Amino acid sequence: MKRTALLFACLFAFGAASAQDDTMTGGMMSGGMMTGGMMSGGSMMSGGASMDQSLEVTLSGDQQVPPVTTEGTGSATVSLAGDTMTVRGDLSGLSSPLTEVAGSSGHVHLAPAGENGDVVFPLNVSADEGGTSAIFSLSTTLTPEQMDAFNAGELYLNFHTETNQGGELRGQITPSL
Ligand SMILES: [Cu+2]
Repeated sequence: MKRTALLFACLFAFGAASAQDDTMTGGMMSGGMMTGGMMSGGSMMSGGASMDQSLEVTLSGDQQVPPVTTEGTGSATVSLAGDTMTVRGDLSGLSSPLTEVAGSSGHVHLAPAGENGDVVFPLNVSADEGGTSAIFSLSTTLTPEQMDAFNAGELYLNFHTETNQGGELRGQITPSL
């Protein structure tokens, strides 16, 4: 009974808040979007050194060094707006579950194609129950050095699995310049 009352109270409070602050809720939502727009707008202005772009990155085992044979596939959209890099993508069909290496099962690494390099950023990886498919994302600011690496095609996405701890899928971020 108490629980029901509490639930009602919550619902009422929620309902009241949304009814009362209808304009505010709307305002907050568009405010959020506007903030995003303003942020990328600001970065675009301050960035200046590089052209904003959006790239499609294909993940595969044969980009690994040495190459990995896997049924796993994936892709990502990598965008650069000013000095803000945004990564969004998915992968599936891994040979074994994703496993965390250095705090995440997926990272942005620094090295040209054909070479292995250090982790630059961990990716936010959300795996399914079996761990063999996932979605991932990242939004981060690049230093001038990292911008240079981006423009030189020396950043790559890498995903680590139990049977391929050194990486099962790799996708070189290659600017179309
Ligand atoms: Cu990694």
